[in-house]
Amino acid sequence: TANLLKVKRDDRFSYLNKDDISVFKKIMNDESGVITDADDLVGYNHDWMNKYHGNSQLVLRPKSTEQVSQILKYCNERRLAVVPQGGNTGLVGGSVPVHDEIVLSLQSMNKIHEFDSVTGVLTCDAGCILESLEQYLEPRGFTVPLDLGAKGSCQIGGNAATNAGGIRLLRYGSMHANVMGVEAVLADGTIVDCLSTLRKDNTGYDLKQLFIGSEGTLGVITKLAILTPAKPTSVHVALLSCDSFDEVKKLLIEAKKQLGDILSAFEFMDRSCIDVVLEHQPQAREPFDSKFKFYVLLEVSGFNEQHDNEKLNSYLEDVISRKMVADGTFASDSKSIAEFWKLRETITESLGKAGAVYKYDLSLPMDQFYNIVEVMKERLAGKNNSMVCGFGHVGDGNLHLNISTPKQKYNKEFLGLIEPFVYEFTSKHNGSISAEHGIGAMKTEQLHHSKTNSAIQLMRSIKQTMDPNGILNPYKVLPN
Ligand code: FAD
Ligand code: 2HG
Ligand code: ZN
Repeated sequence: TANLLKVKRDDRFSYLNKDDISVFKKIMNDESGVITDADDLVGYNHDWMNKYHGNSQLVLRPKSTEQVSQILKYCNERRLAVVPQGGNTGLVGGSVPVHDEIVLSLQSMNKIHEFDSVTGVLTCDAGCILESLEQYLEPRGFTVPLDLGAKGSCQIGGNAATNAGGIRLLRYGSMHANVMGVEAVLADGTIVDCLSTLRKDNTGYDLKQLFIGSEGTLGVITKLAILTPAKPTSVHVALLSCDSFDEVKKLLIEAKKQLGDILSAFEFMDRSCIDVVLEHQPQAREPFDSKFKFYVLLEVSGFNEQHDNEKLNSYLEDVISRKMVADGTFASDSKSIAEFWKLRETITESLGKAGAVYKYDLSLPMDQFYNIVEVMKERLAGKNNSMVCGFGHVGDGNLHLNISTPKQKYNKEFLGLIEPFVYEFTSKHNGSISAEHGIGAMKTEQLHHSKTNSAIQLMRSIKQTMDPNGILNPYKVLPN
C-alpha cells in the first residue's frame, strides 16, 4: 500500500552528488560511517514490516552531536532531505525514506553518560538500545520506565521521538512524563541543549516536549535524560480468560481498585491472537485446557513479596468467586512469567509471519473498544481470507486492531474496505487514530480525524519555525 499511495517527490530538494559524499566523508572522518554500497543500504531502505520502501543512496552514521550538527547544517544549505533512523522498528513507515532522503542513523551514538542513583536519572545517547539500558540499570536496582516487544532493537531516541507507550505506561506514564531532558539538533545544525536532569523546571516553554513524539520532523534527538524507577523485587503475572469483553472490563475496574499501586500491566488479547501465536511460535503452548474468547495478562510488581502475593491472591479469589473469569493461572518464577509475556509480545511478529497485516493503533472509549473489532469482522467476512484480531493495552484504552491476509502483498481494493471507515469510526467516537505508534508516512492524510484544522495549522507553523526548508523527515506526520 505504501508504494501504491506514494507522494510525489518534493522538488525543493536537491539530488545527492559525488561532491556531497566527499563533504560527508570529511565531516565523519571515518569511512565506516558513510554507507553507499547497494547491499548495505537495503536494510535502511525498508521498514520492520517490509511494507514501506525508500530509495536512499546514502546512510550516515555519526558518532557525535557535533557531527550530526555539521551534517544537518550542510544538508540544510544544500536542500538535501534527511530521515532520522533509530532501531527501525516503527510500525507506521516513519523511519525509512519515501524517496531518496539521506538516512541519518543513530546506531553509532550509543554511550551511557551518567547515572544518578539518588534521583534515578540516566543520561545517555539517543542510539542506546532499550534492552541495553535495562541491562545497565538492573544490577543497580533500577529499571527503564518503558517496555515493549521491540526492546532488543528499538533505541531510546526512537522511543522518545515516537513517544512510545508499551506495557508499562499504565504504571509509569509516557515518555512525555519520563524524559527529563533532551539534547537535539535542529535542521540548520543548531544544537539545542535542553538536557536537564531536573524533575522540576518551569523556566518558560517546555521545549523538550516538542521533540518527544514529533517523529524526527522537528529535530534529531542526540542525548536524553530519563527518570528511571527502582526495579521492583517482587513480580507476579496472572493469565485470565473470559467469555465476554464485558468481563475484561470488570476485571480492569477491580484490578485498579484492589491492586492499585502494584498493578504494572493490564493487557488483553482475543482468541485469534492466541491462534496466530500458536501457529507461528514453535515454543508457545495453549495456556488452558479449553479455548476462550478473551485473555487478560495482568502483572503486579512491588517490593514486598508477601504483601504483593496476598493482594494478587485476594483479587483472584474475588474475581473468580464473582464469576468474572472463565479460567486462570498465575506465575511467580521468572521463567513462567517470561513464557506468559511471550504469548502477548510475539503477536506482532507472528502476524508478520502470517501474511500482509493492516495495522490500526487506536484509542477508543471503553464502550466502543472491542466493538470496532466485531464491526470489522462483519464488514470483512468472506473477503480475501482475512482474519481480524484485537489486542493491546486495554488498561490505557489503547486497542491494536490488526487485519491479516494470507498473501504477502498489500491489496488496494481490500484496503478500501477498511479505510477510511476505521478512521471515521474512531473520530466519531472521539478516539485517536494513533494511540502510540505515531503518524509516520502511513497516516498523514488521516491526521484531521484526530486533530482540528487550527491544531494542524499550529503544527505547521511550529514545523516552519524549526525547519523552514522542510528537510527533516519530509512526507511524514503533516498532511502533504
Ligand atoms: P525508528 O523506527 O527508527 O523511528 C521511529 C520514528 O522516530 C521515525 O519517524 C524516525 O525518523 C524517528 N526517530 C528515530 N530516532 C530518532 C532520533 N534520535 N531523533 C529524531 N527522530 C528519531 N510501539 C509502542 O509505542 N508500544 C509498543 O508496545 C510497541 N511494540 C512493538 C513491538 C514490536 C515487535 C515492534 C516491531 C514495534 C513495536 N512498537 C511499539 C513500535 C516501535 O518499536 C516504537 O515506535 C519504537 O519507539 C521505535 O523506536 P526505533 O528506535 O525503532 O525508531
Ligand atoms: C504491541 O503492543 C505493539 O504489541 C504492536 O504496539 C502492536 O502489532 C501491533 O499492532
Ligand atoms: Zn502496543
